Parts: sequence; structure tokens; C-alpha cells
Amino acid sequence: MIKLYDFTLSGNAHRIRLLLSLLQLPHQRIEIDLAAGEQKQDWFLHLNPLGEVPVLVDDDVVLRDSTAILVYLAKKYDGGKYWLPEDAKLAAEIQQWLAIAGHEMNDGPSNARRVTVFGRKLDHAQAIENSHQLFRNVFEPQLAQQNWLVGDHPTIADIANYSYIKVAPEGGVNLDEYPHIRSWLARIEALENFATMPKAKPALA
Ligand SMILES: N[C@@H](CCC(=O)N[C@@H](CS)C(=O)NCC(=O)O)C(=O)O
Repeated sequence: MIKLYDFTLSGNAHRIRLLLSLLQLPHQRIEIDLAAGEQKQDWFLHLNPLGEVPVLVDDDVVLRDSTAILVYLAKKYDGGKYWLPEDAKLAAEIQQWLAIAGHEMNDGPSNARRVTVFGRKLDHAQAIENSHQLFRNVFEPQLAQQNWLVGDHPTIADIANYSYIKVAPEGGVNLDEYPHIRSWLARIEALENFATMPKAKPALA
């Protein structure tokens, strides 16, 4: 059975929970206590030397990094190639959005929430500014033109970017000025077998 090394409040981990749920894939979820540093213990570093969740284990396949795991699950378990189409242009466009999920999403909404929810000492004002630039210049214009980030149906590009945008307000990033982003969030939440991103209780408000 697939094993997911998880942390409930992690947006990176939620991406995987969401796709596992959409694909209705049975799996075992193992919660890692990040606050207690379980991710830095030897047994976990053996799975992921970076000491981070999520990690997915499927028989002899051990994978770290949420977007890599999304690619694996879509390639291996989505026979219809719906979530990651084969078409060269579509696949490359999806990769562009996976790159954003790994980089700009981290420097913006994810870092802003690390400050408010987890009390991390990062530049909160800069993270909020990065988030608004990303939403205003990239996501809102794209979603003003089309319902999904790539093509005419949801793909792993949408899954990868959903989690941290949904909880951006927890980091002090208000979504009021982005009506197309908010409609897109609602469209994802309306998908059959959608799995919720849990709300956090901010440590700092
Ligand atoms: N690029 C990785 C980032 C994973 C990541 O930052 N995980 C965080 C939780 S959201 C973590 O495990 N942090 C533990 C630590 O830094 O000690 C991915 O997309 O999965």
C-alpha cells in the first residue's frame, strides 16, 4: 500500500492528500511531528535526506518533493492521463506551474504563513508583497481568461497551486482583490472527492 509521510498543516503535503483523494487511491498516512523534529531523525533522513515532508513510498519507490510526487501519481495511477496529459505543450505548461508551486509560492504565501502560523523569523512584509505580485501579475490574469491553469480541465498544475493560495489569508495575504482566483478555488473545491486543506490557528495574528 502507498505510504504518505505527512504533516496535517503542511500545504506541500496537502497537495498529495488532495490528488490521492481525487484519484481515490488507498493509502496509509503517517503524521510526522515537525515541531518535535521527527523529520530530522535518522530513520526519516534515510527516506528524505532533506528532512522534509511530504515523502511518498510505493513499494520500492521512495519520493520526496510534492510536485515530483504529483507527477508520479498522475503518471502511474491516472490511466486516463487526465491530471497530466501527454501532449508536449500541455505537459510543459503544467511544468511551468509546478515550478511556481515550488519557488514563488514558497517565497510568497508559504513564507507569510510560516511567520503567522509557525512563528518563523522571516521577512513577513516581503513575503506578503511577493504573494501579491504573484497573484496580481500571474494567477489573476491567467484565471481571468480560463477556468483552469492549463487547458480546459483541472490538472496537477491546479492541485499543486491550490493549497497555499487557499490558506494565504492565514499568512495575512488577503484574497479580496482577486475574484478570478477565488472562483478557481471554489471550482477546485467542487471537484468530486475533493479533500480539504485544514485551517490553522495563527500563532501571531
Ligand atoms: N520542495 C518541498 C518542500 C517541502 C517542505 O518545505 N516541507 C516542510 C513542511 S511544509 C517541512 O517538512 N519542513 C520541515 C523542516 O524544515 O524542518 C516539497 O515541495 O515537498
